[in-house]
Amino acid sequence: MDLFDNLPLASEDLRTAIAPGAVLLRGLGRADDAQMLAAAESVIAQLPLRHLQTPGGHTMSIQTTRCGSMGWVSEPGGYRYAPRNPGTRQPWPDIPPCLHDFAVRAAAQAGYPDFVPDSCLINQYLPGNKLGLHQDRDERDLRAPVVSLSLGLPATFLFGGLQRTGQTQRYRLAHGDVVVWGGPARLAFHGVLPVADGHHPLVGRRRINLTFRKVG
Ligand code: MD6
Ligand code: FE
Repeated sequence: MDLFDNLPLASEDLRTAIAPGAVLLRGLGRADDAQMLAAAESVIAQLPLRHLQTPGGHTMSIQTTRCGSMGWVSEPGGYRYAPRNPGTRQPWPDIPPCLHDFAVRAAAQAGYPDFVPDSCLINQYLPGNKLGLHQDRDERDLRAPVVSLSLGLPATFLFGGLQRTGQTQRYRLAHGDVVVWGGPARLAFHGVLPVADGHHPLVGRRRINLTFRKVG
């Protein structure tokens, strides 16, 4: 089935298939950018951004927080999702309604009409910060897509295949751009090149990426 079947025509010009199952929705998040940034800041105020340690003992350059009924945790034993913050034993902050609704809407526009996120990872990139090639494979239900919203400074997104060593394509993700990623692309390797210095009028000298998932 063509992913674009049965979808409204209105935003078709903004929709780019980057691989089977993966869709770039350019600028979809711009209309509500200030409200969504404020919502992300409200989560950060409840649970501050931190540099996570990888299971291998490295410190990630990006800073992370999370919200939703399940939160992504990195521990010496590996990565997992947990219903509580292991540091505080508290539940994670709620996903702000405007962010939740946006993720549902973006997924539907990309051909995933049943997506309901229960987890949101918020990453902040300062100039020079990057994210190495990885797969998102810690979610129990890999049939659900991941919805990614980028705000602030632009970044180069690397998108490869199912093997780490394969060729990668490059996409520029700018303020308000959304990637929805599922189906045969769900386990594709991907990463982010070091973010170039700059200043965004709303977000400042940083990039914020939010990824919404259905963990299970
Ligand atoms: C980022 N994004 O754009 C990092 N993962 O900063 C991701 O790692 C990602 O954008 C899965 C699906 C979409 C993504
Ligand atoms: Fe990822």
